[in-house]
Amino acid sequence: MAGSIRERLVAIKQAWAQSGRLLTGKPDPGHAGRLPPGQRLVTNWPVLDLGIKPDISTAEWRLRVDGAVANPIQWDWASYLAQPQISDVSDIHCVTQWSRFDNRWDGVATSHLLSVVQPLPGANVVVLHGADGYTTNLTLERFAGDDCLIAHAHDGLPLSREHGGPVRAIIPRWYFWKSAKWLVRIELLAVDKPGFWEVRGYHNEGDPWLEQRYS
Ligand SMILES: Nc1nc2c(c(=O)[nH]1)N[C@H]1C(S)=C(S)[C@@H](COP(=O)(O)O)O[C@H]1N2
Ligand SMILES: [Mo]
Repeated sequence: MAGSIRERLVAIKQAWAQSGRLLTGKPDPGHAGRLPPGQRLVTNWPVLDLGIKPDISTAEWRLRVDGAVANPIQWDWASYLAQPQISDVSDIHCVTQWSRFDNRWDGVATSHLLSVVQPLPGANVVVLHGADGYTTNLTLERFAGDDCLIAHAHDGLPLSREHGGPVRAIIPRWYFWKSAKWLVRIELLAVDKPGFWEVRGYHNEGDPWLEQRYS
């Protein structure tokens, strides 16, 4: 059942990539507007996943950070919460067209996490892994952005299961598919490794202002 829903959903989104759906041909690199080209504002918060919503308690949740790092770590809930916490407000832009303004996220800054694990000199790619088997790749430079975090709360409330709780990544400057939900592993690499949507026609980067929807 979950399998067939997933296949249908994946086939639809792959077809969008092939047909270049939603491309306006009018990039807005200077951010003249607040809404990137081809996007439409919503005030609700849609849920997107692959038909699976892992149910992970904070007691069983672990975050592993490994690969091209000097100091691989595994945080449990208590060690994650013991890290310095930050708060950041940002806009969400999903490649399926919706944008949601002013989301407040609480959690651990990716820059802090990187200072703990210490990337090796050759590391330049990060792969985020969700407990549902989802992956997405981005450059270490983008991941290290001062607006990026490993979040456990949204608008002051614990992140719900459907939105990726207990913990998800938040990468505000890319389309939202780069913000992996149910985050359980962060892998640093020297050589790029395209993720779930990136191997299915979606852009390797994903700047909404440049309409980097598809590859
Ligand atoms: N683990 C995991 N993370 C994921 C996804 C997913 O299917 N699995 N979908 C991505 C996509 S395509 C989007 S648009 C956002 C949706 O997040 P939301 O459901 O909180 O709106 O999560 C992203 N992160
Ligand atoms: Mo998405």
